[in-house]
Amino acid sequence: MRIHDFPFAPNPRKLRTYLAEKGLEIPFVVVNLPGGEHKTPEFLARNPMGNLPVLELDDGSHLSESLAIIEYLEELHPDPPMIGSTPLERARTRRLERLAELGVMARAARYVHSTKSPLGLPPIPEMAAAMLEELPGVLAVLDAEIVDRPFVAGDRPTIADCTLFAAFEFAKFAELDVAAVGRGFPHLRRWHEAFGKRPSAQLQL
Ligand SMILES: N[C@@H](CCC(=O)N[C@@H](CS)C(=O)NCC(=O)O)C(=O)O
Repeated sequence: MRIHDFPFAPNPRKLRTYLAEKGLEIPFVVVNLPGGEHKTPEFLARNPMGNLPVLELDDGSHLSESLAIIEYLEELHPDPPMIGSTPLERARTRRLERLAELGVMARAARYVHSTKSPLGLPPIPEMAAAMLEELPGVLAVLDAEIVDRPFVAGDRPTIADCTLFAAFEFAKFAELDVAAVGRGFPHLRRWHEAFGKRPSAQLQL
């Protein structure tokens, strides 16, 4: 197996954080995202969506979509459990991961790309303003839920931490401190600072 990615992009970062928390070592092939390598015919043959990350399997086939890759690896390597140990725990973790991706990462990424896009996309001030308007709603929900938790879903790291951490880190490309959006979110700040000290949070290049 190997993983095609670009380590600074949020979905690849989510997967890298997951692998480090699991203690799984899979080699990386860095794709030049700013240089457009993900849109070449060679890369599109691996993933017709032209995005990262992509898991290349030993039989030469490919699997895209970061969450599908994580779920596949989680089934191959159930310990330590990063989604949960019971049906309800897994459902609760997946709910939080969805809030982190669809609620936070998608908006933070749109904010970055409409202000200081690392891919050179043109600024869209109205989009950036709309994202700043929308972010506090979901951040308030997450902030209230993690009030007495060390990790997003409870006492141990899960895929929800990996996604939320990747979102917070990507936002920094546009100098956006996600925990400081709107009125600010102290529990998310405490979580982000603590998670950022974990070995899995250090980007290995
Ligand atoms: N839903 C996909 C999103 C993948 C995605 O959009 N990846 C970004 C990097 S974070 C990318 O490759 N963007 C380049 C593009 O779409 O042109 C996933 O979770 O893997």
